[in-house]
Formats: sequence, structure tokens, C-alpha cells
Amino acid sequence: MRITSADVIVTCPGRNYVTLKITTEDGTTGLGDATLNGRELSVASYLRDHVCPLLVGRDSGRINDIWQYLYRGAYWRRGPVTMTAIAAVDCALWDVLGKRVGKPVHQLLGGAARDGVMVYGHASGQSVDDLLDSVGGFLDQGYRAVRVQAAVPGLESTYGLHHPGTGHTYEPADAAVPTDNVWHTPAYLDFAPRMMKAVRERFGYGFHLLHDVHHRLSPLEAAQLGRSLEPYRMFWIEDPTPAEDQEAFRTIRQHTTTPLAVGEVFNTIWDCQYLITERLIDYIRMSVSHSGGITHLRRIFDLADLYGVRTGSHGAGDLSPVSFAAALHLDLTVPNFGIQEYMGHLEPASEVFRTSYTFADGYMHPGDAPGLGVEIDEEAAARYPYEARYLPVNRRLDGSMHDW
Ligand code: EZ4
Ligand code: CO
Repeated sequence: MRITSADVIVTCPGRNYVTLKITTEDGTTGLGDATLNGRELSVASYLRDHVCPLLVGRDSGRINDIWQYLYRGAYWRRGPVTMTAIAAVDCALWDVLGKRVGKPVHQLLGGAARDGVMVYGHASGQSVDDLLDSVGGFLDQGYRAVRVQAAVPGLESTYGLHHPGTGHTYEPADAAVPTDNVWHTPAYLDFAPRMMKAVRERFGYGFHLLHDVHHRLSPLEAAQLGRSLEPYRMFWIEDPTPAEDQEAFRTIRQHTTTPLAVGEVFNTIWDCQYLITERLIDYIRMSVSHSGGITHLRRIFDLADLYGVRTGSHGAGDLSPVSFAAALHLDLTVPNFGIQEYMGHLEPASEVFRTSYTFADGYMHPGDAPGLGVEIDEEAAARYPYEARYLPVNRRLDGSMHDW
């Protein structure tokens, strides 16, 4: 079935989302998420100016050929903008295919390998007491896994805290010019084990405990952190060091048994090949929408399976419900699934995106609607035009830039 149009929808219902909509000659439409937080318009342009014109007239069922055509055919390859754009096309084509044959995407991938997808929620607090209330709330809702982040005493701001009044949804991209945060490693290394101790003392060991370091430590600092957290049996620590220095993970691993997760800033199989084949990580966190779509990410997951690395895909609120649905379809099918991040979306995103995924007992399911199971209301999307919004930046006490 030929593609007749490919359109880019940019909208800001609570935060910016870029969505690709592909239409075929029988009127079937498919959606792909093209959101790249803080760089949204670059992907919108890559698609509108360079990809959409090339799609019209192509056979929508030749998903593998279109993937290769866009990847090899650009000559310039890899990188977040390119791979997010290709991912949007890929997911939209899987969505079209599912709708045309009347089956959910997970069935097209060979069917479910599990009944549900274990997700982790995001507890956070301005103090340890506040964090404990938040963790309790997630456990009461049935979550089996919770990520914990709390304000580091002495620092004015800390990564990963929900804003008062937004429930438990965390949204860091909130300013037209990036906000300056201040970072001080000793304060963090002192606080992190005390935070985990408080959580385990209150709630015990009957649920998975996760934490995101967000690329802020050196290898030896990360090793110290991992050791100090060993008594609290973490499910993982995420992004302990900046992800591009892959050898750093060998240093961390030589010193601690705390499991390691990384990958939300990676875009291709080449970015994680070394980490996986050298067994330097336990979980690969790449997302469908920043890593070339379902077609590419399933290859990465297969490589990971050979080396005992499990999946733990990025699922922050800056990936749209379309991306999240695609993640759930893939998660349901892969043998080496580990866990799925689930942050949810700020209102009024539900006015724009109608989803069919469900949550029960700590597990999610993408539903059995044909395709990905997400629809976009374009009239609602038009009510929320693009707004320039950026992630914060991080500076050390002396004013020099640090990783955020
Ligand atoms: O900072 O998605 O694990 N989740 C994260 C996120 C990322 C944002 C960046 O756009 O690290 O909060
Ligand atoms: Co993260």
C-alpha cells in the first residue's frame, strides 16, 4: 500500500511533542514519535524538509527497506536527530501495518513472551520524609519497582524531583533559557546511601529499588557509590558516569556488584556494542524513539541477549505516548526484557493522545487495538502550539560546567 502523505505535528500539551503521521492510499494512518527534548524543531525539519518528500509513493509495507534507505541513503548517519527521525518513520510504518492487518504490533513481532511489562514509577521528595511518602504512594498503587530521587542537602536543586502540585510527574524542561543548577559531588555521595537506607528501613526489600545518577560521577566516585549502596540491593544505578566514556564502566564494575544501567542518550547499535559485548553493563536503556525505532531497537536487544544484558528502556515524559506504546509492544515480546521506565505524561497530553495501554499490579500492557493503539487529536494538538523549553544545565561550585 503506497504512502500518500507524511505530516509532522508539533504540539505542547504540557511539554513539546513532535509526531509524524503517515497516511497510505487506503486512508490508513500511522503515528511515530519524533520528540527530541530541547531540540524538537531540528527533528521536525529533518522530517519535513528531507524525509517526508522521499516517503510519498513508497510501499508502506517495506519497513526494512525504508529503514535502510533512510539510514544508508542519508550518507550521514547515527546521531540523535537522524535516529529520532528514522525511528518516527519506522514506528509509523509498524502502526500502519498493524492497522491494515488488524493486529496489535506485538503480534506482528511474534506475539507476547510475557503477560505484562513490569514498570517502575518515579518517587521523589524535597526531603527524605517527603520521599518516603512518595515511595509509599507508588507501593500502594501496586508498583513492584520504584526509582527514588531526593533533594541533596546543601544543594539548591537536585535532578529528578517532581514539582509541587504536579502529582508524581517530573518535568525538568521548564524554561525558555536553561536554568543553572549547582552540583557538588561530595554532598551527593554522602547523601545517597542515607536516602536508600531510609527507604529500605521503612519499606523493606519486597520491591525493586532504582536510582538515576544522571551522568554526574567519575568512574571511581561511581564505584564508591555502588559499594555504598550494596547493602540496599539496588535493581540498578543508572547513568553513573557520562555514557560516551565506555571504558569507565569497566572501572566501576571492578569495584562493585551494584547493577549498572545506561543508554538513554545512545542512538544506534554501534553506541552500545562495546558495552554489551564486553559485558560492562546489566541493562540497556535505549528508547524506541531515539534509536531508530522498533526495527533497530529489537536488533540491539537481540545483541544484548547474547551477552546476558537485559532491557530497561527509557520512558520519561519527554517521550510521547506514541513512543511509550511502541516500547510496551516491543517489551512484551523480547526474551531478555528487564524493566520499563514509566513516568506518565503531564496534562493536557491526554487531550491530544488517546492511548489504549493499561496498568494493573505493577505491570503494563499495550492493549490489543490494531497497530500501536494510540490516536492523535489534531484539533486538540493545534490548541497547544510549540513553546521553547530547555533542560537545565549544571555548574560546579566554582562556576564551571558539569554534566546535567
Ligand atoms: O533526563 O528524559 O531516566 N530518565 C531520565 C530523564 C531524562 C530526560 C531528558 O530529556 O534521565 O529524566
Ligand atoms: Co535517566
